[in-house]
Amino acid sequence: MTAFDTATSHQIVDSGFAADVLAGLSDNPKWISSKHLYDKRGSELFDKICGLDEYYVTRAEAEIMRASSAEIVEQLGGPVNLIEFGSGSSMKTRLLLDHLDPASVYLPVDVSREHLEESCEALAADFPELAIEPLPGDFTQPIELPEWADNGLANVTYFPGSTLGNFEEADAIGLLKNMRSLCGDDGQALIGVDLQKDPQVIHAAYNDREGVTAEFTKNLLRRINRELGAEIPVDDFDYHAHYNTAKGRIEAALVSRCDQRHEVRGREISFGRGEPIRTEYSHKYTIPQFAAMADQAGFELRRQWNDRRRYFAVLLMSP
Ligand code: AVJ
Repeated sequence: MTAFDTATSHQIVDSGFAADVLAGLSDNPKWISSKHLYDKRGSELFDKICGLDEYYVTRAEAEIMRASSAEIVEQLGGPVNLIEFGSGSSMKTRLLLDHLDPASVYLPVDVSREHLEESCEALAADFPELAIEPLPGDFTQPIELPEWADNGLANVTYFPGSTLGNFEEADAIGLLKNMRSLCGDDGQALIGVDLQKDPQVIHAAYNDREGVTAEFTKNLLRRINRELGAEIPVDDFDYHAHYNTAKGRIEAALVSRCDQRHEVRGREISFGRGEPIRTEYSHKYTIPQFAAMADQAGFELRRQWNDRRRYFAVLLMSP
């Protein structure tokens, strides 16, 4: 576990993994949602990625949060309901909580009940005054707050880690709309996004020399073998990650090295030589581009904080 990140965990008892894998591998082109990368092993490998020299993303965001948490919290203007999308245990959140008015309520949303409970226990020990109320649920779906959250405090949603970048534009806007509806008219939204920069820097971040990112992605095949009883030879696939400058995104895939066919849950799946399985998009934004998406969700950008190299942005938006 690195000091600055805990992978967003998407493990639940039934995450629809089998159904998603079968549907995605029967589609043309083949694909599997990046949320399935984060089983226990995948989350460990992601933590390892966060410590790699080439992977600037986590360090850039942590630099911003170390330098600016106090100022960010000041903009929230008093106690709030802080609703976090995804993992609730990361260092970035702790930096924010350090400065948050202790009359605030912290509500982390995560699909993994187990992960939520563990992280809330750890946070409760370090922030004894803060009210912590885990909300088990999927943040890609509309979230309903419990009635008691109608406590007179403004709602502030927090979505760190550039996780929004994994979603294609329409879905990303859908997520921003989820944030918008939680905010009400007096709330705000805080989001961490990765910015466009020298393509070589981005390329290197997803093609590390040690091959940790390749292993992280290939773990998806290992997971299919483990959980769905398949016998796909992992070495017969190569990891490819290409930065598409026109679309401003990393496009990651596992590419079959040969013609091969395998049975997955009773269904025969064939792969042609050179055929990809899309595993991940990671969008990099410009501020005007992001502002246009935010606008479609009913948000206006209010403030921006950057690391010294301007690789990353933490943005505060309000209706
Ligand atoms: C967790 C979505 C922010 O897209 O940079 C890192 C995941 N994938 N290396 C990213 C990831 C390959 C990461 N996010």
